Amino acid sequence: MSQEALVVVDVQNDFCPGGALAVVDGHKILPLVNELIATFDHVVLTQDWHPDQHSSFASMHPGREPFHSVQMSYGEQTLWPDHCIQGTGGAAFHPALRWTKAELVVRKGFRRDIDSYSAFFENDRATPTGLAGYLRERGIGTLTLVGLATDFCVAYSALDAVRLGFDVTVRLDACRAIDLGGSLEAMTERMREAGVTLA
Ligand code: VGL
Ligand code: ZN
Repeated sequence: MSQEALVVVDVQNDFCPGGALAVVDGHKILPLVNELIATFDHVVLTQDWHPDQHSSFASMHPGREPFHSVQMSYGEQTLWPDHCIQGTGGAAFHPALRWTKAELVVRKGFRRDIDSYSAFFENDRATPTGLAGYLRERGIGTLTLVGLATDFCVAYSALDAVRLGFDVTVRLDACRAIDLGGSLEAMTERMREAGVTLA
């Protein structure tokens, strides 16, 4: 039987209340996330990690507002407030996150010209982060995903993981959503259709 890992997505200050791209009640997942970390043999964290002037920041697109979309070379991209800038407090893990047990931290979104919601591929859906190879090489085939935000980084990671052949569960009770224009319902449905177990 393949080994299991918990993937904790983007539990960072900027995605929690008071942060630059705060997810409503984002911090409320922490007790459950910490409990899950304690019970899993293997834990991987992701960290949204943008250089300043990242192309996903609305501030880089004069006249455009955060939460609107633009067309990039790789397709449609939602614009965000400046967030999770490398080395800042906003990019740090939430202080209540018990992250010390994590065996790997995957940083993503570090190329200025391309965003990366998924832990597996950047938003061109083609440039790999290396996480799939890491997991396979270690015999890990079963993943449980938790974190922020349900309808962006968690959902894109889950969809890529099933596409890559992993067995994937998303613990919705340990996630919170941004929910832009019905994105939570749309992405939940896409995950269900793709074969992600929603728990
Ligand atoms: C995320 C928007 C921009 C996420 C990251 O973690 O869901 N969302 N960057
Ligand atoms: Zn980001």
